[in-house]
This record gives sequence, C-alpha cells and structure tokens, in this order.
Amino acid sequence: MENATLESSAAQDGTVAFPHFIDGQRVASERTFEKRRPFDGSLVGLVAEAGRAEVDAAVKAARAALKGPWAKVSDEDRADLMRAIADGITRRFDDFVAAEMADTGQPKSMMAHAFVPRGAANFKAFADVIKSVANESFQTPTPDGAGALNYSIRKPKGVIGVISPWNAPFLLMTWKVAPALACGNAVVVKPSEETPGTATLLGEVMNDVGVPKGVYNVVHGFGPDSAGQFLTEHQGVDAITFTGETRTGTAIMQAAARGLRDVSFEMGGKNSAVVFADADMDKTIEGLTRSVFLNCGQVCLGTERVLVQRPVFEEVVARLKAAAEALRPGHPEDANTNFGPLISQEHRDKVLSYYARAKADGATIVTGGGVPALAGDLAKGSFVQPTIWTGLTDDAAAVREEIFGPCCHIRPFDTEEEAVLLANDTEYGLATSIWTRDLSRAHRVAAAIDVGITWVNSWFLRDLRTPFGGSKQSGIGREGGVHSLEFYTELRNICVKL
Ligand code: NAD
Ligand code: 6OD
Repeated sequence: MENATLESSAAQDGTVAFPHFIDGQRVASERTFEKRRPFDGSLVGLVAEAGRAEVDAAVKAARAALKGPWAKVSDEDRADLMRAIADGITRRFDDFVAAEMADTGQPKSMMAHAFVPRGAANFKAFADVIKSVANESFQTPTPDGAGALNYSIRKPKGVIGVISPWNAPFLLMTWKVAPALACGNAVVVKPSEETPGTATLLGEVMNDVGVPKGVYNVVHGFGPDSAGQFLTEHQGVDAITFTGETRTGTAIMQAAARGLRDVSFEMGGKNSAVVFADADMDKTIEGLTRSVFLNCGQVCLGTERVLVQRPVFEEVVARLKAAAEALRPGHPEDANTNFGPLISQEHRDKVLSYYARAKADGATIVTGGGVPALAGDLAKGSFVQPTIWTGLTDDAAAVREEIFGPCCHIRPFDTEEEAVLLANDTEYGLATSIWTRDLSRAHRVAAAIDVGITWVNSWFLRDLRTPFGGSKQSGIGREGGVHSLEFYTELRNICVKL
C-alpha cells in the first residue's frame, strides 16, 4: 500500500480524487479507476482501487478501534455521537448533495429533499433505538425454591463489512453504518464502484465530530477479484451486511461460509402493485408514477409489475402513459428536471436489452421503448425513455426478471384471488403496494402476498422503526429499529442462581 494521501478536493484539471478512508486517514492506491457523471459522461475523478493490502489495513484498523476508547463509550454517549454525525452531515449538506448528484446524475431536488436528509435521519433514528432498547429477563424456578435470574445483554458483533450498491448510495450505506456504529461495532465500507463520493465525505464528518479513528473505514473498488471480494473473504470481518443483486448475495454468502460469519442481505425484487377498481384513481396514478419511475426506476422497492382490475385497466394504462410522457429528463441541477439517467452506459445496455426483448416477445409498447433525444452533452448521458408495456405473457423475461429501469408491464386481473396468485408468481418477495378503498380487502391481500414490505394506498412511506427486508430471493433478515440489533449485536444470556 502506498502511504501518500489523495485530497478529495478538486484537482487542477477539475477532476476529484476519491481515496480510501482508513484509520481516520485518506489513503491512496497505486491502482485507480475512473468515475464518470451518468448525465453527460464527463469525468468526476479517479477512484482508488483497494487490493488485499488496503483491505487488510482497513480491517486491522477496525479491529484495533474495537480494543481502544470506542469499547468504553456508553450507549448514551454513542447516541450523542450519532446525533453529532447527523448534524455534521447537515452542516456539509451541499457537499453531500453535490457528491450524490455527480455520482448518480439524479435531480438535485430529489437528493436535497429525500436521499441526503435520509442519511442524517438514519443516524438520528439509531441514536434513539440504542437509548431505548430494553433487555429481557426471566425468573426461573429451581428445585431448591430459591430460583434463578436469567437476563440478556447485548455486545457489539465486532468488525462489520458493509457492501453497498449505487442506486441510493448515501441512504443505503448509512442505513447500515448507523446501526452498526450505534451498537458499538467498527465498520469497513465498500461502496459501489459507481458511487464513491459520499462514503469518502462521511469519513471527513466522522473525523470532524470525533468518532475515534478506525471505527469508520472505507475501501473503494469493484466486486469480484477486487475490494468487495477481498473484504468478504477477510477472516477479520465478523459479519457482512449487503445490499445489492441477489446473484452477488449468493457469492457473498459463499465467502461468508468460511468462518461461519453472519450475513444480512437486502437484495433484488420484481415488485407488484395491485390496483383494485375502487381505488382513488388520482392517488393511485400519483403513487404508481413514483413507484415505477422514481430514481429512473432504480429503486429496489420499485414497481415493475402493475396488476389492474379489469374495469379500470384502460384508465390506468392511459393515465400512467400520460404521466410517463410528462417526465422531464435533463441536467440534475436544472430545476425543471424530474427524471434522471441510469447509472451507467453498461446499465443502460442492460435495460435496453429488456426493451428489445419485450418488443420481440410481442409486447404492446404503450410508451417509450428507446432513448430520448437530448441536446448537447446530455446526449452522452445514459438516459432511456420511461417505458410501459401491456400484452406480455406471464413467462416473458420483462415480467419475470428484475430490470431496474424506468419501466413496467401492466396486466389486467378479474378477482382478488387471481391478483394474489399473480403477485406471488415470482421468485422475489421484497415489496408490494395495494390500491383500494376497501380496507378489509387491503388487510386480506396484504397478508396473502408473500413480501417483506406492503404499502396500502402509498409507496415507500418509511418509518425507520419498522422491520425492513425481503422474503424468498429478496433477502435474509430484517433491519430497522430494534430489528437491526438482531444483526449488529451478539445477544448473550446470563443465568444467576439465587
Ligand atoms: P451489485 O450486487 O452489483 O453490487 C452491490 C455491491 O456489491 C457493490 O458494492 C459491488 O461492488 C459489490 N459486489 C459485487 N460483486 C461482489 C462480490 N463477488 N463480492 C463482494 N462484493 C461484490 O448491485 P448494484 O447493481 O450495485 O445494485 C442494484 C441491485 O441492488 C438491484 O438488484 C437492487 O434490487 C438491489 N437493491 C436492493 C435493496 C433492498 O433493500 N432490498 C436496496 C437497493 C438495491
Ligand atoms: O428505506 C430504506 O431503509 C431502504 N433500505 C430503501 C431501499 C431502497 C432501495 O432502492
């Protein structure tokens, strides 16, 4: 490992370098790779790529931190520190918004009103959790009549490897880092290679507010044969929390098997929305427009299968088409823009391959299906058109596979039973939304659809105390509120004979 440090400030050529963050220091690598802006292809800067040596240094720094002053910080003081981190993010708000915008190309308004504030909110939420959680205790009868007292205590699990994706980088990384630190662990974060910006910036905030060195570390790089694999294979990592594709989760689980390390997985989805004929149609269309097209469809909870009761099928198709055609792609800083690009040209190729496949499979293309005509540098961005299909069979690739783009297939159904069967006809089980005025039916259908998260007459309405995660191939475990403690702490029982 090279000892030189890279500055994360603008370099002479206007590009920015993204170093690792190890033991409170910015650390360079001999190897670097380019990060380009998705909306115009311009260079953001060079990113350090960790080899095994940098990963090892980060894990050792985390291990050493666990044995240092961090071990003695009380729950109360850690909660205060979590709040200080949240305040530090708010102080550097514009920097985080700029970094996230450069990395993802999504509209500034979305970063400033939703994704970056949520990063700060994650730290506040877990500050509250750690201060309020109670431990269980049992009074146990014994033959001598004196009894025994069983009580449990929670200890940090140790060094947590955090592997995060690119679609909502700051929200998703802090969703893991905040509970990990609140519980007294140390972390080594491997952000997505597509989105290095906010993880490095967060290191600066950690230093500013006095988080002990080595508690928060970042190594940049790719997945296979790179930082991701090296981190998950490292035997100094006690547990791995991962958000990303189901296929990647399978590889990480194999790596975690060596040493029997615990995993928490939030993975892909092929989520349905179920629209009944009695639904409030204005609210439904507004909700569907968000759930299909927000973040250019790159939301794990997003809807790619819209199931609509036959009497309102034509209306939903027509109104969602109008909403899709009203979206305005453009530069993220343009206040008029409300629709960003896909994360990369590579991902655009994947999404466009599904557009072609749906056409070949006989879909009716209600709208979209291609690339928008944009002027100037935006023509070099990875934009696609918001796209709606009807008429595909239930076994078509666009109906079965996660596309992770701004597209959906709309299919009619007749009865509640049919809607449930269709919603469950997938290997995934992350989220669904149900649109109806009949609340008895809403409860029935919610219980029958096999997913971790159901919204009724809403979508992506979050309370950070609730269990979050997927069933089937969409994940392992639940995080959120006290549920995060199941993963980020080791629960121990102590039995005292009285
Ligand atoms: P991805 O699986 O390609 O990458 C995620 C992270 O894993 C990246 O940091 C990547 O470098 C790393 N990685 C890749 N291969 C690895 C390996 N072999 N070992 C270790 N690390 C490896 O996912 P993505 O494309 O960044 O994100 C999109 C996916 O994430 C979609 O499938 C989406 O549904 C899913 N996602 C799920 C949730 C959820 O909460 N369930 C949330 C957001 C995204
Ligand atoms: O809101 C969250 O906590 C969360 N994990 C959202 C995931 C969004 C996926 O794209």
